[in-house]
Amino acid sequence: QHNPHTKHGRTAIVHLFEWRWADIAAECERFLAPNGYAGVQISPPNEHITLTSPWYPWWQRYQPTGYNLCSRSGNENELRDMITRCNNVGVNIYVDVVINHMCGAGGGEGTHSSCGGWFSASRKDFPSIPFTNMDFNDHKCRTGSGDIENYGDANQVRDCRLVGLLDLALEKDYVRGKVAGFMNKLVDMGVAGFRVDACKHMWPGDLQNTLGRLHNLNTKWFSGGSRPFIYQEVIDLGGEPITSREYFHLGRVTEFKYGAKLGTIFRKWNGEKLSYTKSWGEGWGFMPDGNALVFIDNHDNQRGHGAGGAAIATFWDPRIHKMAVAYMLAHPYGVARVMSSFRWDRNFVNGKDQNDWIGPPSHGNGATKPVPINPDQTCGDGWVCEHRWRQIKNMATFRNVVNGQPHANWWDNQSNQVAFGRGNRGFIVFNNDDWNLDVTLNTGMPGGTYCDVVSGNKDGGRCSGKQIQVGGDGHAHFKISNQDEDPFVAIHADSKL
Ligand code: AAO
Repeated sequence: QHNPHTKHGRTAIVHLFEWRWADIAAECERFLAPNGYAGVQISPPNEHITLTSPWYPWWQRYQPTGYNLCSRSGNENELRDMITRCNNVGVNIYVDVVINHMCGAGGGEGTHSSCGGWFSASRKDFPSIPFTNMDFNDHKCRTGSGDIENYGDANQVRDCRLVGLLDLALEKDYVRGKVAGFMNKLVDMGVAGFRVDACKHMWPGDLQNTLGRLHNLNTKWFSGGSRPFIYQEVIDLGGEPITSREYFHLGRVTEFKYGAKLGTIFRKWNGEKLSYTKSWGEGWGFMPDGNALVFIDNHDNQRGHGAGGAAIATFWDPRIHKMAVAYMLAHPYGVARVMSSFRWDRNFVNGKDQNDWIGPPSHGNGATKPVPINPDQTCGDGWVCEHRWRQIKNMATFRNVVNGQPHANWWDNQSNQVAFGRGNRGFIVFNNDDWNLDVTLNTGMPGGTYCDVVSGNKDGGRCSGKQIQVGGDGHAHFKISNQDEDPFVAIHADSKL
């Protein structure tokens, strides 16, 4: 189902990667609702393996050991409280669900799991669900190692183990029932939908059957008959037999080309220019608008996992990151997701980060730290909180204000200076060239004085940043130095004085 069921004209989703449920609940109330964020993607809430070599890596949460709802982010009561409080302020919760597999085949045996439940990876025994060795695909897999060895062979991509993870037999009625039961518990608690992990590795028919068993959304917060929003993680950069298209009828699909291309463009690599984005979206060979879930970076490719490589624009390159996220939020294509990260000590050896495994800020015992809010509204203790950065937060508002308006009034200098509007509700100008921008453009907006929401805010009756004068004919003069901290300017209907 393709509709995110967002409320109050809100549009953007934020991935609060590895946040604790208690912190997400507070963030919904104190920040996300007041600033117009539509929803949160949460980390997997179910029981997962805990590992000490390496030390509590973030990716342990992609190794389920059961469907009880206690994880590194908190227990079931905390989860329920968070879902309730976020829903009560109109912020939707989308759950990252890992249903393709359980933990790694080498995950051992014991109670090293987030709820303390016993499991055995070697015997494929997960008694809390229960799944036993009959519920896995190994007999179907034809590779020597039992792992996926060649992405050119669709059968092994779906029937063998993704990086050694025990591959569930989602063709079995029993397994489908257990997975749907887990997801339905979350639906009944009030979540609005799911980010479904590793969909490339599941047969679309198996997914269709499983998703078809989901309940309608909880009518305490959603209108009767609402189906859960589904967005499927499929990495399709071309060149493999499995394509995003096979999943379109089930829900939206992650468009990985979006961030890979936009990162390349803002970095000006491979001769790319911002002016080439006049036809951004389907015109670039991306999937149909109504199917796309878009993002600049995600929790994998910001640290070299997944796909997209070094072009991906992350918080480590804040100037480029802010421009790329702003471009995404200003542009009408797709449902947009903003990444909210934690910092870690990167250590590149021969181009690979040796510390790509490091988990969220934590106490020595692997317990995740709370997110403290500094007096200036930024986050402390290693939480980056990109979604709170003024430029990004204000562009999330911009997206809401221009929602439903067409892409309009394009201008470019045939290089890296471009501008476009959204009907008569908003206008944005970028200067990613190595020289100044100084130009008069048709904004399509009603005359008046507008605050630039990139360099500042509209504070009461004045602008804390730049001020833009739009004439009665809709024209305005823009000057953007290539030395500016943020070389772009954005105005919208609600930033008018
Ligand atoms: C960990 C350890 C492993 C160990 C395993 C089991 O790191 O060494 O074997 O435990 O004990 C995350 C981490 C994994 C971690 C796992 C479980 O990233 O490192 O393994 O948790 O703890 C593929 C999948 C895609 C997946 C992605 C990472 O298709 O679904 O790999 N993403 C999701 C999650 C992710 C999570 C999992 C799935 C598992 O977002 O966080 O893993 O739950 C090609 C293919 C892609 C493929 C990539 C990477 O991409 O097309 O489908 O993604 O390779 O293998 C160019 C190409 C592009 C290509 C790319 C990379 O860009 O154009 O197509 O190069 O080669």
